[in-house]
Amino acid sequence: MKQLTLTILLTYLFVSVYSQQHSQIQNVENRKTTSLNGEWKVILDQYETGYYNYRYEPTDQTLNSKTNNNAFFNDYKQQRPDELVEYDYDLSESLNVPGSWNSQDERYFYYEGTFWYRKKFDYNKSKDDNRVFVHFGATNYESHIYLNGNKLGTHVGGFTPHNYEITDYLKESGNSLVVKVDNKRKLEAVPTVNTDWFNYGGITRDVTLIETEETFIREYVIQLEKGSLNTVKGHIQLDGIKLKQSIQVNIPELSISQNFKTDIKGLALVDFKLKNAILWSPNNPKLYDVQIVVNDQILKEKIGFRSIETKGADILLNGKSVFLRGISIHEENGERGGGDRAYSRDDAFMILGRAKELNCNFVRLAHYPHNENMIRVAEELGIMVWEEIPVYWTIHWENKDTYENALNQLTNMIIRDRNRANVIIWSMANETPVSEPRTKFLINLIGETRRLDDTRLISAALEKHTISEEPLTMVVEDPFSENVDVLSFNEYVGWYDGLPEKCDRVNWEIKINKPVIISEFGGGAKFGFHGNKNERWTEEFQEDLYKRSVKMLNKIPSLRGMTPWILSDFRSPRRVHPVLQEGFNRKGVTSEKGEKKLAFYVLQEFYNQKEEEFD
Ligand code: GCB
Repeated sequence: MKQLTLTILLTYLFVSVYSQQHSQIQNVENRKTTSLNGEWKVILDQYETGYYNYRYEPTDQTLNSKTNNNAFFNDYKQQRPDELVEYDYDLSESLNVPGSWNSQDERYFYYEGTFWYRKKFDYNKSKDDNRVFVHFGATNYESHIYLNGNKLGTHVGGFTPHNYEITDYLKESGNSLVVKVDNKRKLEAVPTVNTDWFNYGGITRDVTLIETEETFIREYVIQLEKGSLNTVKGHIQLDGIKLKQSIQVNIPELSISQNFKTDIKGLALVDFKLKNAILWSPNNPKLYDVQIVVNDQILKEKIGFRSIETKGADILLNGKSVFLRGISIHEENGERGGGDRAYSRDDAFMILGRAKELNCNFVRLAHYPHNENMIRVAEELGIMVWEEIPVYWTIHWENKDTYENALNQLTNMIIRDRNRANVIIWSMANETPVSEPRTKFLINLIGETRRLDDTRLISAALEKHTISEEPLTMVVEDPFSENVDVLSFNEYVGWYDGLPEKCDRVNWEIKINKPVIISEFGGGAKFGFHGNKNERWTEEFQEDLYKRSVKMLNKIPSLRGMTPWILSDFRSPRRVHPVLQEGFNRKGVTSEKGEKKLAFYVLQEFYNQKEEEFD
């Protein structure tokens, strides 16, 4: 009996401690929300004293977790003079959210570890039986979330949204939301310890309270069916207790009003035809106001309709062959004082504005899911998007947790963005070493991707190989090529592989009948450093490399796009040269502040030509 009680108790504890995050709520910006951005109190906790006791047991999993005044998630305030409490949020310093700690204080620039964040807030629901959720755009990397001492859940991954229901724990005043964020790099994580970007830690995207009715629309897909220019197919998912309901989808501008019924699980399949709709394209990024109505709730959304397919070597947008005039981008905005992760609509306009100036119609958002504003602003501006997850270089292909982690990030990215017309490619990985376990890992990810979204194209940034020196012949030798819709690969001929003149001698042998995108090429230059084109790091060297690269790549008959590396210089701890790099990867065609290097104009001119050829 005692044994049984203990088992029940432990099960209860396990469930309550690990109560996981709530299924993702889509379209946050069009809901009833309250922002929790702004100043948060923080405590730097290098030894994780606020989480582990001296036996190194996580204090949120011990029996006295709620009464343990030294567990930082309890946000306890010393009440009697003789009490021993070794932390105090109120007396601690503040950091701005969203924002990394690294960029806000020089003392934290290189810090990788745990910070505790605490936000106090009051909240009055507009209706008693409404529900409230807290939503994080992203927190890097592992986060534990608590409200008023109650554990809401944990989240792993630095670039995907996570949300938790707080209805039962919420008070009208004096709520304490505590987040433990730890950005220590780990071998088995996704990404692993080894990358070429800065490991910004903290609450790097918006924090938002979402208030919903008891039963509400959590998530939906309203997009053109694969291969069709007028049939909309998708689903709508309700969340709550009254799951069987009537739902309406209205698109007033197209005089569409369609009724659907959800099943006992709250799921309705959506299927209707558009008449005379203007399809979304870079030249006319038309978005329709769509309303999804359940009872008297109206959820608004702007949706574009377009089709994306491949046929032989062509990429067909709305049935017409396109050339993807792209550029790779990291989620960093150095133009906004000091430089930090980009997160806002303003950041997105600044970054994507530069891509527009290059005459881009496409961006590769490397190497992880960027914030939602980037995707939405790109959609408004008529820029197609390649999204990817940080399955980067050499991760642990045979580790089940690593796979689950990658899959979780992929799933969250797809659910968040699968109504965006401009997202045309899901990328599974970047420069991963060919091996059986790796290929199996990626093939499994593809299966899940198609299950979640069978309308978009799938790719991965692969690598090239030299098979003969005389004549110089390069190929992509990777069994995974069979599984992708678009063959993409990175090549650094003229930078990591010989000097720019080498570009003139390369023969590409690409036998597979699929569109080719060059997902990366380029080389470094320090803005303002001028000299001979044979001198590395000068703008002239980079300019020459770009001239030869585009000439070389243009000889590939199936070339249908490119995303050179990269729009702007970005921070990377790998890049330590004290004069030329100063902690930045210098392969940008603009500096981190957006100043244009000579190569910018080479690419711009090439894209102007391509636009004439294809449009
Ligand atoms: C690559 C990686 C990218 C690096 C780049 C470089 O192939 O995909 O993340 O930053 O090369 O600059 O070396």
